[in-house]
Amino acid sequence: MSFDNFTYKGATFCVSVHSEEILKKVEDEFQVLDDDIFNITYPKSGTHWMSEILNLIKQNGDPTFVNSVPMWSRSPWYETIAGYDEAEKLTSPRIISSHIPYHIFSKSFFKSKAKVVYTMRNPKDVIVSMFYFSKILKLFKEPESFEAELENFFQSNGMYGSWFDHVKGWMQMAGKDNFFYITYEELQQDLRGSVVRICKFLGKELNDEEIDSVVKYSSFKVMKENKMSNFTQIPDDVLDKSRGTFMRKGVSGDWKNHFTVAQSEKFDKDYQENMKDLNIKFFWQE
Ligand code: PPS
Repeated sequence: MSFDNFTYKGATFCVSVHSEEILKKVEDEFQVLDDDIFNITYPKSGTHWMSEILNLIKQNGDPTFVNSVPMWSRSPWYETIAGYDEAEKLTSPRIISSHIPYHIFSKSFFKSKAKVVYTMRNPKDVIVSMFYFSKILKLFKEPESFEAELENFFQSNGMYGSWFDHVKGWMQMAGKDNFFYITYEELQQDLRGSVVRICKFLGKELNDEEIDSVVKYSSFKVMKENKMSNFTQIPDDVLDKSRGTFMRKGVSGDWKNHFTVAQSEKFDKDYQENMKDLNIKFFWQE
C-alpha cells in the first residue's frame, strides 16, 4: 500500500484523511469523558468487528442501532478529518474508534476513567488483509506485488506507521484497570466467551439472550449483509467495489495462502527481533 503521506511524530498519515491540525487537536484538545470507550487497533486488525460488538453491547444486544446508523457515524475514527467533530458529538457513553499510536493518544485520557479496548491480529493476516484492501481503496496506489506489500510493512510505510511500534506502544497499558486487550484470533475462536469478557471489563451486565444477540449480529455472516457495516455505502469514487469487498474472508490464517516458506521464515525472524523486549505471548504464537 502506498499513498500521499506525511509524517507526524514518527508515524505515517494519509494526506486526504488526516491533517496535522486534527492530530494536534486529538493529542492536546480532545476532552475525553469518564464514560468514553475507545476501540483501538492497528488497521486491518478487527476494528469494524470490535465496533459492532461494542455498539451491540451498548444497546443490550438490540441490533436496531447497528442496522440503521453507518459504522463511521456510530463510532467515528476521531483522528481523521471526517471523524473528529462527529466523535465529539456522540451520545454518551461514546464509543470512539481509532488507529492512533499510543504516543499520540489524547492527553486528557490519562486523567480520566475512560476505557480502551485494544484489538490485535496476527500481523501476517494484517498484511494480507491490507494487500486486498489496497486493491479496492482508490486512495491507495495498488501494490505491485505481495512481496512489495511485505516490504512496505517492514519499512513501516503503512498508514499509522510501524505495526511493532503500535503494539508495543499500546501494550505499555497492559495491566491497567481501564485497558483491555484481545486478539482477532480469540474473537474467532470463542466469540461468545470474548463478548462475556468484554462486558465484564465494561461493567455491563447482559443476560444470556442479550449476549446471544451480540454474538449473532456481530458474526461475519450477518455483518457482511449489514449495509451499515459492510462498506457498501461508501461511494464508488472511494471504493472500487468491482474488485472486491471490505468484508473479504474474515478468517485467521489466510497468510498461509500468500506467504512463501522463505517469506514466512524471514518474517518470523524479523518479528522475534522486533518484539524481543515484549514479554507477552500472543494467541497467534501458540
Ligand atoms: S480497517 O479498515 O482498518 O478499519 O479494517 P478492520 O475492520 O480493522 O479489519 C478488516 C478485516 O476484519 C474482517 N472482519 C471480520 N472478521 C470476522 N468477523 C467479523 N464479524 C468481521 N468483520 C470484519 C474483514 O473481513 C477484514 O479481514 P479480511 O482478512 O480482509 O477478510
